[in-house]
Amino acid sequence: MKIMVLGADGFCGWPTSLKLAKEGHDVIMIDNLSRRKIDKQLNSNSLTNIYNIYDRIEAARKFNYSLYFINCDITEYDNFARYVDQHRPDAIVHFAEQRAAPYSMKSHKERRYTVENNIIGTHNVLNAIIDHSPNTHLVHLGTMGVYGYSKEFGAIPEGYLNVKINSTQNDTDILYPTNPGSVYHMTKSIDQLLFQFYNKNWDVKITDLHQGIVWGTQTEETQLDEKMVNRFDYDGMYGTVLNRFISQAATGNDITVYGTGGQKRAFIHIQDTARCVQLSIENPPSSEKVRIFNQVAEVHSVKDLALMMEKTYNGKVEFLDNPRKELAENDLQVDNTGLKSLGFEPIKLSNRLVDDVLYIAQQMKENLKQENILTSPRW
Ligand code: NAD
Ligand code: USQ
Repeated sequence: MKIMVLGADGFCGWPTSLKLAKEGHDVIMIDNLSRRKIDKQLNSNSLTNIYNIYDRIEAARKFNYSLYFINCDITEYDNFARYVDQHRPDAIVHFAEQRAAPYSMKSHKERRYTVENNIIGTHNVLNAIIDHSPNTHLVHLGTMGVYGYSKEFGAIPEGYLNVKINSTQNDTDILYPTNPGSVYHMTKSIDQLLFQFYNKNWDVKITDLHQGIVWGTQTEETQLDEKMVNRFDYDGMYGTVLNRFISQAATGNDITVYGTGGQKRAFIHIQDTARCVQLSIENPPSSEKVRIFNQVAEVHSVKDLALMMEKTYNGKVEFLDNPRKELAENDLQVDNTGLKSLGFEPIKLSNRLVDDVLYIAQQMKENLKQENILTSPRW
């Protein structure tokens, strides 16, 4: 298939592009390299030494991967739509959003940038599809955070909640009520409404993957050559919790639990991100309704992860005032039967996998800038 990957230079986009190319697909990679610019703006960095996109692709082509890169900002409609018209891909995978909750809560500048970048970008993708390539299947990376993180309505279903209307006593499926915890998560809630409308009105074929927190760094494909190494965020803005804990243990820094650590979250390994996107593309939905899958492998509390790191890897847990406005403790249960029915066999957290990440973090520990560990804004 011909697949366009938006945000293809990012943490999820790069390994997914490689995986799709390895499976024999032709991959057109689009990115405006904004994530690398934000690193400079924050004086932060990937813990791993990532190569520029051209060196990455040159290395990957040695393995006969069909990859082609276009530097394009998807918020610039005419330019972006021209590429969609030119290539008319079978599928577009949309990773190209500002994805850090703390960054999106820093100041009016980052709040507005996140809304403008994410909402205009997603809306442009939908318009380019209906104008130029109406049969293209859109696969979007959403987040578990659109649901909030509670068991108020029982186990979290895959996008739609079955309810009984009091006044009529009829059963119906409604879009699960959104409960975002940051401006970033709010943009994903708005994305959902855009998908519902474009699907209803123009029959756009859409899969929205509500993904949990991704951990790990390398995949089978990124480790083929050092120039293909994936990025690894550890700082207080972009580092996600488990990768932060691993890098903190690897460098002798305290493991930073926010609040009590009673926050439960859903997790998935980076190799599975790529695999689930592949499964979604190769098994497209009908255009009858937006297909929503929960892209998660397992649920853990932040405290359990921290204590595991302390016990197994000689870390030291520090409980800090939580900079975020979120439930101090929550229970969480998530349905992931959709992707499983397509053949997804989740990779679970294991010491072997943690060892792999820890090894990389130890190799790269000179790159860790300690002053970037506690940079989250308060909200
Ligand atoms: P990332 O920041 O590493 O990658 C995003 C990429 O998109 C970057 O390379 C960036 O330069 C590019 N980009 C952003 N705006 C763009 C624009 N306007 N035009 C072109 N390119 C643009 O983030 P990631 O961790 O790879 O996340 C990818 C997607 O997956 C995001 O939508 C995110 O919300 C979702 N997701 C990520 C996680 C996670 O734990 N990392 C979990 C759930 C969902
Ligand atoms: N946390 C700590 N210590 C830290 C960092 C985080 O205790 O040093 C806690 C946070 O308070 C929070 C939990 O860990 O309760 C998760 O934080 P996170 O930064 O790992 O995840 P989050 O901000 O939710 O965002 C990440 C990705 C985002 C994705 C989301 C999936 O950055 O793109 O959408 O995970 S989910 O969380 O399932 O909504």
